[in-house]
Amino acid sequence: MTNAQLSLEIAKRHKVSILLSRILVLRGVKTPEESDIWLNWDIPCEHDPFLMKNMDKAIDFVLAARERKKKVWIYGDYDLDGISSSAILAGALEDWGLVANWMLPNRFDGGYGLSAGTLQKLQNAGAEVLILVDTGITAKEEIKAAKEFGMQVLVIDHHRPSGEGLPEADAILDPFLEDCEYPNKCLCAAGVAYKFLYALYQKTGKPLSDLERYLPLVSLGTLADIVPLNAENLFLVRKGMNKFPHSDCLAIQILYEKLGTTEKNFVSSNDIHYRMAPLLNAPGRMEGPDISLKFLLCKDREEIESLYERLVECNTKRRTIELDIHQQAVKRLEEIYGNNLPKVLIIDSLEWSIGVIGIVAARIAQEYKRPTAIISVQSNGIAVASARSAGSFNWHGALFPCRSLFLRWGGHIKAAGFNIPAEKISELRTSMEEQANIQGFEPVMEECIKYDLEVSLSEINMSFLNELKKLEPFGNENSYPIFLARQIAVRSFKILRGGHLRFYAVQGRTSLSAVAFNKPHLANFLQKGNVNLIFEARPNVYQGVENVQLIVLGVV
Ligand SMILES: [Mn+2]
Repeated sequence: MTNAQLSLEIAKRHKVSILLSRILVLRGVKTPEESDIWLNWDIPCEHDPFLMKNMDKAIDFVLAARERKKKVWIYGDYDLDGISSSAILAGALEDWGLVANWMLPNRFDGGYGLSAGTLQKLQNAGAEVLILVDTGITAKEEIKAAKEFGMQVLVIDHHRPSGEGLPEADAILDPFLEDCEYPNKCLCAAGVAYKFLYALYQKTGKPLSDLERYLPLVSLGTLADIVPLNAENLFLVRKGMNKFPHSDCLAIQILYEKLGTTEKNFVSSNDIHYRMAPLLNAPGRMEGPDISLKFLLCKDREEIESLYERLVECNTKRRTIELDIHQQAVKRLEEIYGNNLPKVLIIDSLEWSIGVIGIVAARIAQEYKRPTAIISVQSNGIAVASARSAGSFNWHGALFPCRSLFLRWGGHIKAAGFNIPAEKISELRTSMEEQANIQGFEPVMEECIKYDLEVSLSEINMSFLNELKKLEPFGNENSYPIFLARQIAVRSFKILRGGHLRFYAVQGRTSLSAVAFNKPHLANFLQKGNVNLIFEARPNVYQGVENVQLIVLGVV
């Protein structure tokens, strides 16, 4: 079957437009049947949780804790996956009859993971049983210390083991364990916690429907952690998205009421990515993540309203500080490098808020098309850095050969974090430039924008945008489609404040409203008319009417 025939078959099978079925073929659908799991959200796609190594052991662990009435503490992480997974565990274990306390790490006090100070706090609080979630798989020393304090430890994690031996916990659940047969290696921590509770409920005869109220939290963790949206992750996120409009969890009700924007009875991945996740991550960036977890677990209407207000305050503050540090960083960049930008930007200053340096690094990396590290030098002379990549640059690969420079470090290809003595920053600049050369990295200012499909504007209408929702959630490995349309006439062209451009894109008898955010350099091309546009199509509500709006990404 050719791709054209396949698209036609899929379109007929599901009564959708050819454009939608062409997108599915691009997503790797090979037969008409394979399109079913994309378009029919009810087809179950869940693996047996007992395929996960140590599942029975983990269940016995909490059964024993419940029976012996142990003092149980859940310890998570300060990002949304760490917070959501803690909330799912605390909530669903309590429903099951095991009341657990919780504690989260704080960026401003010890940072990621289980520090000696935290362990002491847990010991003082009388913790006998520790459930580590979204952390723990590499915490060999810390878990050894916890065991020496007489605590029992369960690890529920989704990160890769270090390769230098596992911690001596009583049980470890992690899809990346050697000989773990669980097929989905891309679960986030909230996903692993959910699978664990599913197995626990199943084995102890508690109705699985009782777990459904926690599914929206799985959606939050999965989308916020940007794990690949494979079949099971799609299925879990979709179940969670469907639950938002009628959840009996107070926090989810409030998130839905206040932030489920686009329309009734539907929460989009955009709502989660751009509204809910930043709000719930804000306290962790400003003071500490506890408010967010309290909010997610709160059962009191009055109290939750005030917790929500605090989330909003933190988020407003976060936005202001982020803008401010961004401006300062751009100025500092000019101070350090003048007009002669290196391949890797290392921008340091005294005491920038470490909660937002990661977001600022991401913005500058994108604006300057260069890998960027934003460094905040603390009063004790230790510099805390957050780094984001651009193009092909590999941060993990660049930091590893220089690891003797760092007090602690960790990261992936696209993002990394490290602590370094302030006096080593200039040495770091030289080393990173060397690493960029070794990697053969060159900044490309005019990146060519990749598009998925060439379309004619007449195919882009509200009925297509409604169909497109069937491919939700969009995210890692299921990106929102980008289109190319050729020979577009430009009408009613306007330059708005802030360098945004607005016009009507006209092709034949179709005319669609279009906007280019922050792209003043496109004004010349657009004013000439007859352009080839690369764009996303999004629904836009204006004066109560929903219409298509093209978000212009480039002109070719
Ligand atoms: Mn995580």
